[in-house]
Amino acid sequence: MKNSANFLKTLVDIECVKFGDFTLKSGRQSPIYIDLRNIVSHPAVLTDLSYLFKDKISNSIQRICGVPYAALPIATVVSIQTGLPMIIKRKEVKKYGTKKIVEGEYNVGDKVLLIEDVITSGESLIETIKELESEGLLIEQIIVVLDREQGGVKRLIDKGYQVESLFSISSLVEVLFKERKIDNVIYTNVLHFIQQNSIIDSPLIKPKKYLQKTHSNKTAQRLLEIAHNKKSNLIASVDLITTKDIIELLNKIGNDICAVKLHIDIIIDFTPSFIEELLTVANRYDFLIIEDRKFADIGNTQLLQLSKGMYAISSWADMVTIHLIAGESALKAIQDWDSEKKPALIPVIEMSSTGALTDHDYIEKCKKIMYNYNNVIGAVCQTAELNEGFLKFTPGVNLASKNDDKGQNYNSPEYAIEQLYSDFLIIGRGIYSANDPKNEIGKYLFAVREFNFFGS
Ligand code: 6AU
Repeated sequence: MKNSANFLKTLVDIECVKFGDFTLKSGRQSPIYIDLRNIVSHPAVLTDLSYLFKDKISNSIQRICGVPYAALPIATVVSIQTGLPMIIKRKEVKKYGTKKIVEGEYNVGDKVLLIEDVITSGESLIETIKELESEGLLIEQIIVVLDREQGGVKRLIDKGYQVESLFSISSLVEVLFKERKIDNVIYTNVLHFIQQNSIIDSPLIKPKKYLQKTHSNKTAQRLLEIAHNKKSNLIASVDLITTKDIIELLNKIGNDICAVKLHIDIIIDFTPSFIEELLTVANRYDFLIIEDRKFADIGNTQLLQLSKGMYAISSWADMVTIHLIAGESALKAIQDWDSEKKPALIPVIEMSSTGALTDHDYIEKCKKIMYNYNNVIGAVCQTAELNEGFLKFTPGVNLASKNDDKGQNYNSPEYAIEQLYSDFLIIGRGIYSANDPKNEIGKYLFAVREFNFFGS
């Protein structure tokens, strides 16, 4: 049996996966094209695929069914490989004879493994599921060869089905890149494409607007309240390097933001008196303070970084950003920390930069651990979907630019709200580099208020 990396490399050789410039059905340009139908002409590849399925199939399965037509040959080889009997769901009902929709032998209540080649929105799987269920069959498990990461898997999981995929596009290109089958340019182009398009066609239900969101954490509640009162979900990322410039800017735009985000360690003339000034303006204009420190260490070090040193961050920051690379123990250490003042945590689970390593698996792992902690109020991310109540903070928002020359990628405020369902937009250079930041932030406010986020 070949391993998964060899299998994926073969998919490129037999042109089931192609890289280039393709126009999709939707009219969008894509750097990757996937069509697994060609696999039928390569019996050895089909056999390899059946091995990959074998380990994943749950013991309770009684029947195997492929979504017509592309998954039929796959279901067939899996059936032969496992000895589990197959049934076929017809695409069209026969107009004569038995008029059956499902061919083969089965009993009401049989537990079925449903197989699909590629999942996008999950629409064709849902069609097939409906018909099998109307025959009294139980969809016990769904296994997909390739997840296009456009919301289909999540949609089915939300409906209560057990779904897994052998590969995602991200894992596919990651392997191909590691195996030197594709170069860095193709790799980053595809990752960027997924990041930018992953939910465009997704028929997911929009999460509740944040006005209706509730979170038991007091800082989250306060942030929502300020955003509501000011009719602004804008967070200014004030990445300026002198205290004078920072305070001057905040005096101009303080009324228009619900929070400021700082990188305290880039300030060249920092003294503790700056914190007093900062807290005074924050109080004057009523906004919260996020220190974008992106902690990423073991628990003990993080507690020292949070509370000690010349910045003594925990004494003034309402919220801090944190990477979850060290795992759950780092969150637990902060939760268990016996301190009067503990900033709320915003994990960075998906980054806006080209080639970011925060792939689907990483995001899912982060989500799994962060939901257990009440001091985690949401996450910094782009396309990732968060559980109800968790706040989505999205950087990489700019009205005038699409990217910078250092890997940053931008979306418009409209895109961030309408397509990414962001609750809070983090804007840096779009505001502070403008000739007239007060006038510029007005444009962002106008854009977000168009969505009637804030009620009348
Ligand atoms: O609008 P910009 O590009 O001038 O600034 C964006 C700000 C910067 C980044 O450090 C930060 O947002 N950021 C983050 C955060 C907030 O964690 C994550 C990310 O993926 N991308 C990003 O730009 O201060």
